[in-house]
Formats: sequence, C-alpha cells, structure tokens
Amino acid sequence: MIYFITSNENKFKEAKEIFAEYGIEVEQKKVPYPEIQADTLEEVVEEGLKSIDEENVFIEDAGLFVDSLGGFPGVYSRYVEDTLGNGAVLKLLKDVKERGAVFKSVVGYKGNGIKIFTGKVEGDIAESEKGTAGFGYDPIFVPKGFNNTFAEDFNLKMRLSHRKQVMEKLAKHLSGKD
Ligand code: ITT
Repeated sequence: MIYFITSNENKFKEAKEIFAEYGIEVEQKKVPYPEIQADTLEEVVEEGLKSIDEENVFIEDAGLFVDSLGGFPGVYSRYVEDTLGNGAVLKLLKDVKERGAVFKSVVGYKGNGIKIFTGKVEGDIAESEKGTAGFGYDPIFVPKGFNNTFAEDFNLKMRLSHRKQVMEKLAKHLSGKD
C-alpha cells in the first residue's frame, strides 16, 4: 500500500487506475503541505515533501505550460484555473496561431529516501472548450497527433497523459522494474 497525498479527487482516481495495472494499491491521504511559489514544479514538489513527516507517500504537482505565453500558467495552473478558468486561457490565445502547449507532472516519492519522477505530454490548445470528461484544462488540451481534447476522449487521456507517464515511472520503480 502506498499513499497519494492530494486534495484533488480526479488526480487520485487517475493514479489509482494506473497503479492497478501494476497490482499496486494506492490510497488518498489529505495532509496539508506548503506549496511554495517557485519557478519549477520540481522545486514545489521537493519543498513540499520536506515538510511531510511520513513514509511510503507521494505528492504530485502538475501544470499546463503554453508555449506562446512563455510557459504560463505553468506553476500557477491551479490559481489560474480556480480564479479565471479555461475561458481566460482561450482569450489570451485569441487570434494566436501558435497554440502549442505541454502538460507536465512531477511526482515526489518518499520511501527510504526521496525520488523525483517527471512526465509530460505535448499538444495544442483548442479554439474552444470541448468535452465533459476529466477536469481542469482537459477541455482545452488536444494531444499532438489527435483531434479530440482529453475531455472528449478520456481513454486517450488515460493512455497518453503526463499523469499516466509519471505514475508509470513510480509504479515501475516500486515494482523494481526500472
Ligand atoms: P494537489 O492537492 O495534489 O496539489 P491540485 O488540484 O492543486 O492538487 P496540481 O497543483 O497538481 O493539483 O495541479 C494544478 C492545476 O493544474 C489543477 O488544479 C488543474 O486545474 C490543472 N491540472 C493538473 N493536472 C491536470 C490534468 O490531468 N488535466 C487537466 N488539468 C490538470
């Protein structure tokens, strides 16, 4: 058994499904930890883990990095989603042709020591919100090589996402396969 310290039920559900493929049970734990203001997800995760006095736990910090906005909202993804929403990102990209973006995820696992894993998926920001599955920025993110948003095709998200990739790395590590 391993514990995912997160307040986000959607992130937890996705992680649980990925870990199940490896026969690893994961439970959600809600333990508040400081999310520092930093330039990278890695720094946020490393600092967060330092303040958690438990073993066999992991935390994740994820974000959407839009190329033509210099990586914004990036480490501010949660704040922007909560205060402004997807419409604001679409507004910033109104009439912008270059719509490339990357979803990134960083996981910090505390076992005997600390291990950091990263996952990412490249794509484009859609012209409008589409689909109802998933959460957060899923309705505006179209992975490269596809036409649907993650919110329109949740199976696609579960196959390709930043979370799939990062959790798979942690699961492989835990099963001694890395
Ligand atoms: P924690 O308690 O685990 O920190 P959180 O909701 O704050 O949960 P993050 O900081 O990792 O999660 O993510 C920041 C925001 O980025 C999150 O609130 C979403 O709006 C967005 N986000 C993260 N992963 C996403 C995904 O898979 N699909 C769509 N949006 C996502």
